[in-house]
Amino acid sequence: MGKSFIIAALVAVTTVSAHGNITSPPARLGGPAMAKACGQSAVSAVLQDGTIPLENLLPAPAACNLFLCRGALFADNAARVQTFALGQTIDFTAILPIPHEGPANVSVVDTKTNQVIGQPLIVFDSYADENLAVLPANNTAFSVTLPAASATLESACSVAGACVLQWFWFGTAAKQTYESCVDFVIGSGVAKRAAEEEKVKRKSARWYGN
Ligand SMILES: [Cu+2]
Repeated sequence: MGKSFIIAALVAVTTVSAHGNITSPPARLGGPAMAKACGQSAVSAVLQDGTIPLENLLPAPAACNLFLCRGALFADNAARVQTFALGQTIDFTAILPIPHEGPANVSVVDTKTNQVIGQPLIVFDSYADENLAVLPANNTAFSVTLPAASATLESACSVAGACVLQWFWFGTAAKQTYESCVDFVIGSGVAKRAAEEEKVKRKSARWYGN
């Protein structure tokens, strides 16, 4: 990682001038792989202001898919992959320096197909309404809970890079689209369930003496 990239990433954290994005869990940032696909100017723009809408990066080269994670790629974010268990509740923090009323949601997205897996985990019919004196607290601090049992998630999201939790927000009047992606794998859920099954087995062995 070059020095200039590190400096640019620090700048992205400290100077936030517009719109909105997810700050926790750690969301995908731009980097060399995105620069290859989307151009260095797009990466410079998102590193300078992590809250800009994808429309600011249009037009994009054919290799650049802004409509998934605003063009940010797993290859630049392998160190940010989270491990979540099925049934886990995940706390999100968003910043909304410039709100724009519109729908928002968080979904598990298959990064190969850019398709949502299952139902959205949270849906806001009206989000970031700039006409409100104060935004509802859950616009910037909310939680989502993964399904307690899902063979689909377990198999689709077992490898880093395959799945993201994508925060999506569209400012209706502003006509601006925002996307932040959290890379994750379904991990400890498998181990946790195996341990629980073992416990149940041991308990029943005590009851039935077998
Ligand atoms: Cu905006």
